Amino acid sequence: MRRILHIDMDAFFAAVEQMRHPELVGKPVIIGGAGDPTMRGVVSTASYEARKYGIHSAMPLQRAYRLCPEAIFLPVDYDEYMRVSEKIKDILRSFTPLIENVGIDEAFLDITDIDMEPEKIANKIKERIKKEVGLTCSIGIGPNKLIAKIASDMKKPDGLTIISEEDIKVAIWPLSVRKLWGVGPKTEKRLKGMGIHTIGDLATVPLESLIEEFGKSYGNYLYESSRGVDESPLITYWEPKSISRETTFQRDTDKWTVIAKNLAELTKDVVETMKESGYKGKTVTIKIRFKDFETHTRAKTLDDFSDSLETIRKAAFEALRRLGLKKKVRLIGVRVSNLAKVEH
Ligand code: TTP
Ligand code: MG
Repeated sequence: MRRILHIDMDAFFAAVEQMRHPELVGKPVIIGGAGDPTMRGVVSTASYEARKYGIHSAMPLQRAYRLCPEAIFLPVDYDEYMRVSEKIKDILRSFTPLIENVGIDEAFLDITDIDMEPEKIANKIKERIKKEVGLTCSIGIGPNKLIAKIASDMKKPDGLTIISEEDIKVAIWPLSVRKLWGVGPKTEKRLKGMGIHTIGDLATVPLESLIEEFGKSYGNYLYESSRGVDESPLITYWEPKSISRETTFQRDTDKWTVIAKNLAELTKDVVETMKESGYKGKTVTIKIRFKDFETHTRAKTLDDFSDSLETIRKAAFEALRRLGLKKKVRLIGVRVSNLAKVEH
């Protein structure tokens, strides 16, 4: 039997800010956009103190401000969070190389073959992250990724939840179907329409009915996951399909200088990331969203794989010229895809 551990940092961006500004500890802190709640942008995350006001990720900053005007608003400092994330991943890798990075603050570890009690491994990880990085995390352990991920979410913040094979049903059946990976708001709504609210409700539906309603592969997935069954392996090495950046203007604009300056900056960011992660790319795509949300893309394929700023910027501007700007622009983005690892 496998033993999978899932770790997820608590209020990650906000916790990093509270760590480097200790005067913010215990206060409602909201991270998002440029950190100015009068401007456009959404909440990336909020400290647990701010969550008491109903503030959560993806909420418009202006709404968060109305809910809690005394909160401290800060801009997203992605580079700093990446640095902290790398330190955490280094600690995790010292326990096992069998690790799947899920996001900036999340990972799965296969701890089956580590000769130590799962609870002890989890506590050691927590101790080291607390001591060496200064942050708390929540950990879940189960026989597979599905259960481990559900478990890590059960006692946030600073939680540890272990679900053994025998306890799966008792532990997950009372939960909302939304707790299952891959069940989003749309599926939740459809299930509700069928009278299915909890994972336990879902587990009473015969396989044939699920297949009829949701198709073979998703129907099977729902049937198995409602029983806590998940055979999916850890993906221990991840290749990006593309590297991209985009930005929404504070105000819709048709000023060429503003658009060009932003495109140049975004392209520079993309190329820096490519160089840091050791990739060259062949296809450069730009995306423009006009003020009425009409969205267009144009791609330019290079003759060769490249990580040259000049080449990629030229391609981006050529694509932009071909697209043309007939209305005010709301968002601009650039993506490099068709990536190859640089040989050393
Ligand atoms: P999460 O782990 O979902 O959230 P969290 O760590 O802030 O809080 P929790 O204690 O509930 O785990 O996401 C990790 C980081 O990713 C989060 O700190 C900010 C970022 N993020 C966004 O930028 N936008 C989003 O919509 C979400 C969900 C997260
Ligand atoms: Mg988190």
